[in-house]
Amino acid sequence: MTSSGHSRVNREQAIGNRNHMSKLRLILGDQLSMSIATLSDIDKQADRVLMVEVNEEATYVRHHQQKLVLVLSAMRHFADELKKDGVQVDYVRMDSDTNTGSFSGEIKRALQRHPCDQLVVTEPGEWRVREMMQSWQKDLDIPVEIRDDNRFLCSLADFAQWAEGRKSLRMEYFYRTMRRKTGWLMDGDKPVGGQWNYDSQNRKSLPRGMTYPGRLRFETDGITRDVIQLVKTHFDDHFGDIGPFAWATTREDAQRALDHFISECLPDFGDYQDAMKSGENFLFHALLSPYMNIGLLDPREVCEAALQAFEDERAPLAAVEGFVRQVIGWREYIRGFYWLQMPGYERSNFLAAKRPLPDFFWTAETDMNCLRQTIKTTRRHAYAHHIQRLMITGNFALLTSLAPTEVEEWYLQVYVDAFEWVELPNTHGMALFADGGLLASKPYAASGAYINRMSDYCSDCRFSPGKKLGEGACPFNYLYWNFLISKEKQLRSNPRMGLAYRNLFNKSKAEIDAIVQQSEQFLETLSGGDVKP
Ligand code: FAD
Ligand code: DLZ
Ligand code: SF4
Repeated sequence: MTSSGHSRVNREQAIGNRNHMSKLRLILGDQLSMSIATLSDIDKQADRVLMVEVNEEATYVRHHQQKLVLVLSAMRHFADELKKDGVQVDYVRMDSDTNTGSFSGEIKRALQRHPCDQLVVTEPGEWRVREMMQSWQKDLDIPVEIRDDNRFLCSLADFAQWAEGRKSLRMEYFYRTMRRKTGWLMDGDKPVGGQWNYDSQNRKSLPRGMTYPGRLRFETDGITRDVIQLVKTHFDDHFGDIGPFAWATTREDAQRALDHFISECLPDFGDYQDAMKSGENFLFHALLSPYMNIGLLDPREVCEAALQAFEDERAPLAAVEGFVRQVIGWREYIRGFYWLQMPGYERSNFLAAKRPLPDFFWTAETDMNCLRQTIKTTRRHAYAHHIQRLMITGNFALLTSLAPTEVEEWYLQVYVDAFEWVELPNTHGMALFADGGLLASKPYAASGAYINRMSDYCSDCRFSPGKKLGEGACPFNYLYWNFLISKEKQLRSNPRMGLAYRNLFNKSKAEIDAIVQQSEQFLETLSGGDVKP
């Protein structure tokens, strides 16, 4: 008899001695919500919740140290909450001697401790883990129920139905469907205020003398201190500063972060959404993505808090619409898109980009101040806001043809909110245009002029954004044109690139030659592969 045959007989004998059906309910580190589908019908007497800290999840990419602290500390706090609620929790710590280091190994061991009739899980956030889940029924010889993730407003089935038969999957149309579905900011069938989207009002630069609310910082308690020690002991070679650790690790504190955002940041969120400033890395951004992504906050309550601020006239329509669009538009769209395109989405490489990731993505040692600032805040806080991710590091990766797989691994590694369902489409599709336009209608390519307009980085940079070529010219300037030249075959027929190509073709041959030459010289200076934390 096989070992799985033995375990089935043991389990059947053990089950035979009990009257009730019992279920093992697995909660993953990004499913820390009391209302998660896995728990909806829990029988607190008969069932057990399993939570496992496993090395495989900490190292499948070498996450930023603060992300490890956030997830593991939030898991421990959540397990305590469940126990207080009378739930029987089996919690396996990372440093337990018998820990096998993987989900599959730990479920197998748990089934030996608690023979059960069924394993219940909620669908995960990554294809990799979904495949694991699908193997458990056979490998562990137990019926497995995989439930829809009820934290999202749009189920995967509904997204697939929305996408069915459409020539292009643009976020804006999906967003309108979501507005109609939720009824949020709707006046019957019309958008409140007459417009669906107030983005055109949301591109202001920061006025002089403006003050910023700053982020809300949370004290580290004993649980978080223990986890910080654990991460220092086992993962101190991972990228990023472990402190100052200021993220919330409980639902209560995450709700405080939400309140802070609504009262202090939301009114200005829209206006300055695209702005960047040296030394001010949070501006009016929400800093709520990690909490929504790991389950401490529900996207519905986040949007409802913003809508309430609009009702109470504490925040203007353009800001509230802009914020709600990010959450029920972009966030839900990105997730539906990921599952629609997987597996294999990450394998496309439309622009044939293959340059290795430069070492300064890890060290921040570059003379380009915008990149230096963005990478430094990434290292220090495991956070950079959307425009830094898209228009600084993302834009640079696009213009210099960095290999998508390397760039994607970097983004998955360095941000506290990074899970593949949200990181991959944003990086592969939005930032790198590696999917050839499935997600974005054109590449987000920009020269130094854009960065200069939206930030104060250039005033403290060795390069000049006004200079197009020659000594001291901003590299984004010539790299932008070089990108258009080198990717002409792939991009010229894109209707949204028409103006850019017309401008390029107005340039003289001598100028084009000089652009190509200076770009090649610059690209030769990019060394990669020596540093890999
Ligand atoms: P805010 O700017 O205050 O926005 C409010 C909320 O809107 C966010 O909390 C987030 O939940 C949602 N949101 C806004 N834009 C997006 C978007 N494009 N996709 C999904 N949700 C969005 N977001 C992640 O959560 N995880 C990632 O791994 C991630 N990787 C990214 C990689 C690249 C290259 C780019 C360009 C964007 C990435 N984003 C990712 C999207 C976005 O940058 C972050 O959601 C945002 O910066 C989080 O900070 P915040 O909470 O202060 O957001
Ligand atoms: C990110 C992460 C880390 C670092 N560690 C764990 C862990 O030890 N146990 C766990 O259940 N989940 C962890 N996670 C979150 C998982 O990686 C996440 O659930 C999957 O990537 C699916 O989204
Ligand atoms: Fe960045 Fe160019 Fe401005 Fe320097 S001059 S900060 S490299 S955009």
